[in-house]
Amino acid sequence: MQEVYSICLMCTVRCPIRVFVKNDDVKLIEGNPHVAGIEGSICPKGAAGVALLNDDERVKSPLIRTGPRGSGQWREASWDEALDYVAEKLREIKDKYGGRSIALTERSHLNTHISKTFLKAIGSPNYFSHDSCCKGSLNTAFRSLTGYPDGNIGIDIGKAKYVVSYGRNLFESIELKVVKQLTQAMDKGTKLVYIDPRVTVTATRAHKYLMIRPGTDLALNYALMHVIIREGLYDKEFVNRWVVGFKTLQSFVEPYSPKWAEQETGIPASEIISLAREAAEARPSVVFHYGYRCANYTNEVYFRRSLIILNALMGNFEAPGGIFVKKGAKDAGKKPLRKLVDQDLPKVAEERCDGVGTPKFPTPDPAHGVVQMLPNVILSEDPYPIKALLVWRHDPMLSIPDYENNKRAFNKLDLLVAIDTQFSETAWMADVILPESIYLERGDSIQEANGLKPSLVMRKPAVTPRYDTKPGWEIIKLLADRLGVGRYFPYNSLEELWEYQLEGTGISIEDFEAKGVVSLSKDAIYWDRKDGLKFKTPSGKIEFVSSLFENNGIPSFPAYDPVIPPGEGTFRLMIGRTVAHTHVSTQNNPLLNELVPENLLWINAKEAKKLGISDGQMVEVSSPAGKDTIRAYVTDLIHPEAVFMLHGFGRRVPVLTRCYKKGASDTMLQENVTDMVGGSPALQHVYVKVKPVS
Ligand SMILES: Nc1nc2c(c(=O)[nH]1)N[C@H]1C(S)=C(S)[C@@H](COP(=O)(O)OP(=O)(O)OC[C@H]3O[C@@H](n4cnc5c(=O)[nH]c(N)nc54)[C@H](O)[C@@H]3O)O[C@H]1N2
Ligand SMILES: Nc1nc2c(c(=O)[nH]1)N[C@H]1C(S)=C(S)[C@@H](COP(=O)(O)OP(=O)(O)OC[C@H]3O[C@@H](n4cnc5c(=O)[nH]c(N)nc54)[C@H](O)[C@@H]3O)O[C@H]1N2
Ligand code: SF4
Ligand SMILES: [Mo]
Repeated sequence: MQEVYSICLMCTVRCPIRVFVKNDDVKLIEGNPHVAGIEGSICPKGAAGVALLNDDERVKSPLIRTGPRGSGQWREASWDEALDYVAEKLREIKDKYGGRSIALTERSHLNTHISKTFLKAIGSPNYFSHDSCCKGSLNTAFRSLTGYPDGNIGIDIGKAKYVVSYGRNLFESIELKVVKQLTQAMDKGTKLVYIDPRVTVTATRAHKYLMIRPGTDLALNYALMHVIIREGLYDKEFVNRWVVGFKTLQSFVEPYSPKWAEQETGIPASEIISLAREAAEARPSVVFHYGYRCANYTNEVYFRRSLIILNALMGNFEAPGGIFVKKGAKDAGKKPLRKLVDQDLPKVAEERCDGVGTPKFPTPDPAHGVVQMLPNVILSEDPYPIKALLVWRHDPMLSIPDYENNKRAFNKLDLLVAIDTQFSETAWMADVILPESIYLERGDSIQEANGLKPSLVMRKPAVTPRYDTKPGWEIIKLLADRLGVGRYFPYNSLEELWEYQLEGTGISIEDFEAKGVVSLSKDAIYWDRKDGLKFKTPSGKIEFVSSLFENNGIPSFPAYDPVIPPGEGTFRLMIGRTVAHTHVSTQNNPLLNELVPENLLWINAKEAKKLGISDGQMVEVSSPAGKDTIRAYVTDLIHPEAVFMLHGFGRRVPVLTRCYKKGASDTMLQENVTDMVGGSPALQHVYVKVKPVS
C-alpha cells in the first residue's frame, strides 16, 4: 500500500491528510498523523472523499451547451475544442467591450494567485471571491479596527479558559483542529457559553446556553460593554497602550444597560451581568468568538466590530488563549513562497464594477470584491457591461441570495464558463463546463499555512484522474496561452509550478516527502504585548473610532436600531450547516447523502400548533423572493420568531439524482440585500410565511 500526504478539499478548511493507495485506487483517507492538532483525525466529509472520486454523476469531460441555458443539452468536446471555444468568445467580448467586461469569481483557493494573475493579464479589475457571502463584514470589521483582514487573525482556542460563542456552531460547522482543541480544553476546565436562537449540538455541549431573540446580539454586546466599563473589568493597561477611541465607546454604551438589553434580547439582565464578570475573570485567556459565517443582517459589521472590541477590552491580543495575528514565513525569518501575482503584471486602471474601493463603496475589501453585487451589475450594465463570467470552484447561483434574480442575470451573459468537478447549479446554466480533476487526482500550489507556528503544506495527487479532467492551474494556463498572455504562467507541469513557488526559499519538493508538511518555526511566535504589537491602522493601534470609517463619512458607533418582531405567522429565516455536508458541494455524495438526505424546517412547537402544522408534515415556505416546500421539524428547540433550515438543499439539477428536489433551497427564499458598510449579504434579512401543503 502506498501512502500519499496531501490536503483534504471536501471543505475549505484544508486539513492535511494521508491517503492510502493501492493499484491507483484510494483505499482509505485519514488525517495526517504528523500534524499537531490533527493526529490522524478526519471528519465524515473528509472520509467520504472516496465516494466523490468514484461518483459517476461527476462531470466526465468538457461540455459545450447545445440547447437553451439550463436545458441540460450538451455535447462532449475535447479539451482543445472547449478551450478554443472559450478563448475565441473571450477575445470577441474583450475586443467589443474591453477587458473589464470579463469577470471571474471563485471560492478562494490555493491557486488564487493564478486566477488573479489571469484577470490582470487580460486587463480586468473584476476578480471576485466568495468571501463577502461568507464573512465579508467580519473582514471589514477587522480592517476597521486593526488594519488586518480577518484571514490574518487566529484564535488560540486550545489555551482559552472561557469562550463565548454567538451562533458560531463549533461542533457542527466544523474546523477539525478547532473541534479537537476545544474538546481537549473543555476536558481540562475551559468554559463555553453559547448564544443562539436555536439549540444546536454546540449548545448541548456548552456550560451555559442562552436562547437569544434572532438578530439582537449587538444589543447584548453593548450591554456587556456597558457592564465591563462601568465595573472597570477591562484590561486598563492594554487599553491605554493599544486602543484609540475608548472614551467615545464609554459614552456611547452608557445608555445600553443590561435592563435595556433584556427587553431587546430576551436574556435576563442578571445573566448579562454575570457573563461580563465571568468572562473578565478569565482575562486575558478569554475569547469572544468573532464568528465564521458573518453574513446575516444589515448591521452585521457593527455586530462583528462589537465582538472584536470585547476582545480588545479583555486585552487578549497575542496572549495565550486569546487572539493573535497569524505569523508567516517572514515572521519566522524565512523567505515567503513566490506568487504569480508578484510578477510585473499590466496595471489595470479601471474601477471595479461593484464600486468596491471607490467612494461609492469604500469599506469592503477590494481584494475580494462584493460578489452578490454581480447579478445586479450584469442586469443593469451599471457602471458598465459585464458580458463574460468565469466561475471556478464556486456556485454563485446558490451562494448568492435570490435564485431567480441570479438566473435572470446569468441568462443575460454572452459567456458563462464553469470550472467545477460536478454539475453545480451554475455549471448547469453555463455555455461551457471545464471539468476539474478532484483533489485526490491532482496537485495544487503549495499552501502557506500561517499561524502561531507557520508551515508549508503540499497537496499531491494520490491517484490518476478517473475521467477526462484537468487541474485548474493547467486549465487557466491553457486559456492564457490561447489569449496571448501565457508568458505570465511560467510552468508546464505541477513540479515546475512548485519550483517556481519555492525558488529562493531553500526548501525543495523532496522536503515534503516524509510528512507532507514543512515546518517554518519550531516555537509559537507571539509578539510582545507591551511594545511589539503591529497593528496596520494609521495610528498603529486598535481603532475603536476607525479612520477607515470616519474618513469615508461612516460612523464608528451608530445608535442601535431595535429589531421589530415579525408579524403573526411570519418568521425570520435562519440558516446553517450540518456536520455531514459542505455548503452546496456534497448533497449528491453517495455516502453523505445517506447521512443527511434532505433538510427540515425547524419551527417552534407553539407557533406550529397555531398554524396547524404537525411534525413531519410538508409545508410551503414563501418570501417576496420565492417559495419552496420542505418537511417540518416541530420542536421547542428554536425561538418562536425564527424558523431554520440547512443551506444547500432543494436542488434543481436533475442529473444529480440523489439530491434532486430533496428539501428546500434557502437561496430561493432570500433577498439580495447587503450590509453596505461591511459588504456581506444579509442572508437572514428575509421574513417568510409558512403554511401546510394542502
Ligand atoms: N444562500 C446562501 N448563500 C450562502 C451561504 C448560505 O448559507 N446560504 N453560505 C455562504 C458561505 S459561509 C460560503 S463559505 C459560501 C460558499 O459558497 P460556494 O463556494 O459556492 O460553495 P461550496 O459548496 O464550497 O463550493 C462550490 C462549488 O465548488 C465545487 N468544487 C468542489 N471542489 C472543487 C474542486 O476541487 N475544483 C473545482 N473546480 N470545483 C470544486 C463544488 O462542486 C461546488 O459546485 O456560500 C455563501 N453563500
Ligand atoms: N460541516 C461543515 N463545516 C463547515 C462548513 C460546512 O459547509 N460544513 N463550512 C465552513 C464555513 S465556510 C463556514 S463560514 C463555517 C460556518 O460556521 P458558523 O458560523 O458556525 O455558521 P452556520 O453553520 O452558518 O451556523 C449559524 C448558526 O447561527 C445561528 N443563528 C442564526 N441567527 C442567529 C442570531 O441572530 N444570533 C445568534 N447568536 N445565532 C444565530 C443559527 O441557528 C446557526 O446555528 O463553517 C465551516 N465549517
Ligand atoms: S474539516 Fe473535514 S472536510 Fe473539511 S478539510 Fe477537514 S477533513 Fe476535510
Ligand atoms: Mo463560509
